[in-house]
Amino acid sequence: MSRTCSLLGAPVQTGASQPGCLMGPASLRTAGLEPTLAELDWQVTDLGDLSIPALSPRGHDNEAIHNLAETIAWIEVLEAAAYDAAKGHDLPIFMGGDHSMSAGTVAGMARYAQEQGRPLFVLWLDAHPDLHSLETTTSGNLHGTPVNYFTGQSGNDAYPPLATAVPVENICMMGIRSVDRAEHKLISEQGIEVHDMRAIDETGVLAPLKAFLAKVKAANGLLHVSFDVDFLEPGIAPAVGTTVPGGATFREAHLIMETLGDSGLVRSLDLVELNPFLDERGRTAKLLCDLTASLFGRRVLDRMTRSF
Ligand code: 4U7
Ligand code: MN
Ligand code: MN
Ligand code: MN
Repeated sequence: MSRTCSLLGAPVQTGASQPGCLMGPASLRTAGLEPTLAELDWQVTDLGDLSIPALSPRGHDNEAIHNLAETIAWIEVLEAAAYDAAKGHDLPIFMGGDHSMSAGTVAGMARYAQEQGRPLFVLWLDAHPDLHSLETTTSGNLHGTPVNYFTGQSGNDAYPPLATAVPVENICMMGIRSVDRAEHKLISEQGIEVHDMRAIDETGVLAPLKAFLAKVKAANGLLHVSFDVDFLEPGIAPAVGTTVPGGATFREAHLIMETLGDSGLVRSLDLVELNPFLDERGRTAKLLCDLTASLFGRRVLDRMTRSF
């Protein structure tokens, strides 16, 4: 019997400084995400796009913050939708939308995992650790805050109360190459597992990834993967508002997704920060579809089991 996957669009762009992520789900659909996964023998259900009502502005002591009311509304709607999607499907995909949405998707997945009596683990593929609280963000762009929120740190009182926090020990970050002072402090104080690009240059992606997967497996955990487009080298993935040079290469990214697919441990996936307004002839959207296909089992060849 084929496994089930759902696609859920979250046209969120209020967490980013540049508009355009609103079109992310439409671009992934146009690039053929559904037929790509159906071809790999997954039973795919497109659940459409979520929405929030128009809201009046909400202030905060940190005056840099903008779109707080919208972000709160998206977190609430996504938390519930992610929980439901996990109940109904083997591997839900949350199509963004800027990364503020992961405050909701990860919170919903954490509540689901807890109900199953299993721990949630998060693989964070990003140029940024997104570890700002509502108090420490200086840009006020709330796509820089989801990890701080879903790990249950202090300083997020204006965000919805969190049912289940993800322990920082259950997080692994890869691709990091832009870290603000407050984020740096949190990483060192709490010992968060961060493989920055220098570490990836030194070890490659496979060793740290396999070690993390072994940890997930040993704990009988569920794994959520959050894929920010800016994890990738901007030259191969231009459709993102927050490009940082020196990102993951085409093969590093595919190897991660292939290895994740082989592990069978991935329970949910965010595809975030795609800004189609900045894309070149759909190439970033197509690359995201192909990377997702690698996670869902597309292989060039079967692996040789014999050695010669
Ligand atoms: B993304 C930043 F200052 N840290 O807070 C900030 F560098 O979801 C960037 O990873 C946040 O793209 C990037 O604005 C958020 C900045
Ligand atoms: Mn991010
Ligand atoms: Mn980023
Ligand atoms: Mn970004």
